[in-house]
Amino acid sequence: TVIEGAKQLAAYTAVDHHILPHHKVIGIGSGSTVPYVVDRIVQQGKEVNSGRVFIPTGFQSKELIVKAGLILGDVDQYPNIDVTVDGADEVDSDLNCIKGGGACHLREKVLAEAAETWVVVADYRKNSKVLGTTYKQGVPIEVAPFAYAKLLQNVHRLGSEKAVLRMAKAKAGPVVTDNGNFVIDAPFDESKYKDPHSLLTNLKMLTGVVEVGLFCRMAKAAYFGNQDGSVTIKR
Ligand code: DER
Repeated sequence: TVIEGAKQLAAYTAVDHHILPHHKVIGIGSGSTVPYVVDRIVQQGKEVNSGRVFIPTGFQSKELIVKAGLILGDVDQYPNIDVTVDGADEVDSDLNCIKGGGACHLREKVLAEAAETWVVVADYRKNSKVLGTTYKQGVPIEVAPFAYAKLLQNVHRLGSEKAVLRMAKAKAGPVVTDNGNFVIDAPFDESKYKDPHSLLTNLKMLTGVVEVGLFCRMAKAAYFGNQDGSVTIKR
């Protein structure tokens, strides 16, 4: 499909630009775009990849690395990462991202921060001027299960009346993250999204919040595959 082609194009271009022979420790994100990142890295050949270690951002990411026959490492052994490549749910004109559509954003943010270079890959639907333009589900917030009800009230008070606990589709009850936590999805109006760093700070301060799916001032570049086969690069 056009969207899958756009994801592949973004992923291939980003890998070609940012995963170079001297890069040895590589973070792999989560979602449906990063499989193309792994494909392109495998295409670089066994020789260069035999000297590398790949750090996952969750269960899906770990499976990707193992199934591709790449060497798996963890962030305890490799706390300093050369490059991490990840997807996003939306990216604004200042490279701020909403992430967490896949409920993996705690480990994703750890590996984004641990990386010398953090690069985002996405299809054209994620390329916005202001956050909240296309991704309407709200800011994903990983929360301690014990605190979720109180947090829902506090997030409502912060301006997200429609905030909800993310319920699972193939399981009765809420989504449970790789870290054993719940996720609250908190939509805000445009005025809040226009200053994502303040929104991040206010949300992060709430007791019981584990991590907020706003990645501000972290991305070095974002690659978007377009419907016409071109690539848009935001830096
Ligand atoms: O959860 C995340 O932040 C993932 O990176 C994810 O939302 C990206 O989604 P996609 O690559 O499947 O569009």
